[in-house]
Amino acid sequence: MKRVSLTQHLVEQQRLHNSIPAELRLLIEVVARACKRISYEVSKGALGDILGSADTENIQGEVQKKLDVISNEILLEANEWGGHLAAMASEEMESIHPIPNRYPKGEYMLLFDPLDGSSNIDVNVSIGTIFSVLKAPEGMGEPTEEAFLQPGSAQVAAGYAVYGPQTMLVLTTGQGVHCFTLDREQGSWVLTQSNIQIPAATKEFAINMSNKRHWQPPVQRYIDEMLAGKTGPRGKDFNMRWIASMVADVHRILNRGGVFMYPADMRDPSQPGKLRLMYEANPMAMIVEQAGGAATNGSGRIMDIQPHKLHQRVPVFLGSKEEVELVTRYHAE
Ligand code: P6P
Repeated sequence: MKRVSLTQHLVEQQRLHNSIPAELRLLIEVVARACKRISYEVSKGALGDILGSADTENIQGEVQKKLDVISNEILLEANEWGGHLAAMASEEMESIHPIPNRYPKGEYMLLFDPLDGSSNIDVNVSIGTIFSVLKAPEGMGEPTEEAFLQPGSAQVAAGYAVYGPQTMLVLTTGQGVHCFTLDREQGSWVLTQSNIQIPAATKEFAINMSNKRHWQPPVQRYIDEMLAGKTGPRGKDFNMRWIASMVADVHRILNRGGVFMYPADMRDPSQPGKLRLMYEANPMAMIVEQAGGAATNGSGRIMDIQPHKLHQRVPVFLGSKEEVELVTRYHAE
């Protein structure tokens, strides 16, 4: 395969589809460089002072790992001065992060989960960075939280980096899903997959089964019928995977199909699901839909949800189109 860099790919996409203005290309390249730095930090493991907890909590009330804080700082510092952004928002920060007055402002807004799956950091299991790009509303003065509250369909780009056996960057700007592998010797992102397509049917599902007793009845029935295997109503045997790192589970599904589910949990009706809409569900939904899959909250398309809070959570069912549509039908019965 001819070696194509991230920059060359983005310039080509701009030439072919006029979908990536120079400012957006430069923003994506800055985020990609930040993910490269995060990858280097993550790979130090015990050799760097980066494992364990930071003895602080984030807005979600979750204990922050040192790498959560380091990754957040890397993304903030890399993106503050470039002139592409009006503001940023992060899972690790309670409120939005306006660009300091000493720097030029841009027309985009960047949201990210700087290190998703951080419970896996200390046990050397794949983790990742998820990011979403919105346009700042026309005529916006000082950035506000409300300016971020746009449905996922308004995203102009979305992507993730997965820090696993290879470090990979998966990106969409609305013209398909493309995957880059980090060449550590040259420090460059190299295009290794173009126009990834998720198989429409699957025999593999991803869910945290330990929560089964807390799910709503339609999900319990859907899983029970799936587990009945070949002799059950589904007529086929299913396999299960759960990495507890959304980026890793989604990357597997992108490459070989599957359905990923984090359902609403009846323990806390005020918190439907665990995953966050703005910087986990929405970017992953854009990627999955661009790869021919589907992404719903059990009743409707995730990217149609009108957000009402920056850190709001949402149930997530995404992956192979046929399976996601089926589980959504169970909810409708
Ligand atoms: P559980 C990681 O904390 C995360 O946000 C996602 O990456 C992952 O899919 C999910 O939570 C795992 O949740 O309840 O199985 O630990």
